[in-house]
Amino acid sequence: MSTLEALAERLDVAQLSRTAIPSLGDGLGIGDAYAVQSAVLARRTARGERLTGVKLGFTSKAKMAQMGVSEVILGRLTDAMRSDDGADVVLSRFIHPRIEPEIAFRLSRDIESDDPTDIESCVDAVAPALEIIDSRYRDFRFTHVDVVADNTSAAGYVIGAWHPVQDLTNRAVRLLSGRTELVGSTAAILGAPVRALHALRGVCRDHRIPLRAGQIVLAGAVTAAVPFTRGVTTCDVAGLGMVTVRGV
Ligand code: OOG
Ligand code: MG
Repeated sequence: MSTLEALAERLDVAQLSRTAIPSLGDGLGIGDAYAVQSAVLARRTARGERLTGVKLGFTSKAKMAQMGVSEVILGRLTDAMRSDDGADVVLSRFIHPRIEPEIAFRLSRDIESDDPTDIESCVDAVAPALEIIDSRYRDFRFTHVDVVADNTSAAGYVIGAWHPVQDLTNRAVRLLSGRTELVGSTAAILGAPVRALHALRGVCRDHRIPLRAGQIVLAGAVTAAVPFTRGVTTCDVAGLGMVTVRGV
């Protein structure tokens, strides 16, 4: 087993056993980190999971400040991470889950990593979304390279009703979770969520990641993440409506 595969196994076992691990440490480059991420996903797809999309991280200042990482990162989503709008999600699946408000885009066609087509023309719907993140590292403490290897803390997601493509540049976003309420604007996402799509193309090109028709793209959280605990959490995006999930 190569070193990168051994690191992927460590992260995969951490997730399966709900046991946090220490940072992977120095010596790993960003290309290696994406290779570890791919190896983690290969283990998951070998167990029958199917890729359903990608997610971006650290596209907002709120998230960069919360986690101390300031470069846009990409992770992969699978069907095992998806829950229906309004569904119960069992908290014991996770190590120390957090939840955050997101915007989702849906892709209308395949985009190879070197495809020159404007990605904006490949989106056929938008929706409000919630992302559940669950770092496999102790105390959510990681470097840029660590978090990429760990599939950018991806653990769950919920998509609300799909809407026709529209300008989402400056929409109010509200995250309600128990007594916590966080308010933000979609402008927090690189100035406008559509810029997240362009950032995505850059990462896909650099790391040769193809996108497929029907896959979704999470643009990155608008506000900081909050602990995902028992009870209902709602994300409300002006003009797109609400999406909810219940921790049980
Ligand atoms: C990494 C994931 C970041 C986002 O929306 O910015 C992310 C983390 O915060 O653990 O999903
Ligand atoms: Mg996120």
